Amino acid sequence: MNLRDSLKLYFVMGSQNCERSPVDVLEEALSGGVTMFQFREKGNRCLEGKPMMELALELQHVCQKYRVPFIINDDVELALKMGADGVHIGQEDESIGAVRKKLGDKILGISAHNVREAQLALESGADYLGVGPMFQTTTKNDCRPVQGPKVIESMRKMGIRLPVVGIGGIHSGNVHKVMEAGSDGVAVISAISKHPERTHTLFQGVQDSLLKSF
Ligand code: 3NM
Repeated sequence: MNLRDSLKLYFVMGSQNCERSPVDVLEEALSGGVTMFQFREKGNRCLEGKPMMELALELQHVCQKYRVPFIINDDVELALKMGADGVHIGQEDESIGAVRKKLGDKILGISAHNVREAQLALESGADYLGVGPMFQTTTKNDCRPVQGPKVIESMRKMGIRLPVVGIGGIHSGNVHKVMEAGSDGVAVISAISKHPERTHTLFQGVQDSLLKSF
């Protein structure tokens, strides 16, 4: 599968986002249609050290079973040590160029909140952009103001063709707005971590929007 296809339904999650076993949640999400996974162990109640590492390995194993890329949030050293498929970093993290060098041809995703950040990420060697917040979210404490799907539309108008996923407050009722703005897919935490049994509805929403755009 190419990267654009892998980004259709991107599940981002850490143990702090789950109401039951993260391994069970991921397994159910993958069988419901998730196409890429990011391990994001961050914020209140998150694991550290050995328990974090053990969980990361278990989740990587589940992704391998479903042949879905396993991405690590922020921690480049951990990603290299584990043989993860890639890393996702924010604007505040280590310089993008330096991370690109360390990763070689592994997947590098960057968070971008406006056209300027998208352009810089593109020039520094990003493989895809996570753009948000699309809508109001309570999952991330230090979230920027809502940008809305319009920011993806602006990026496309400015000629940015890099694969893009919208993130922030996305659920099956608003997924079409993100896709219609020119996104290749959506990245979600709570819509799946709290309701893994509803993953298929979200996946169907993405598919329907892609079919309509042809
Ligand atoms: N990044 P939910 S919003 C991790 O805007 C993250 O860059 C964001 O969680 C950004 O799907 C966000 O539960 C949280 O709203 C997404």
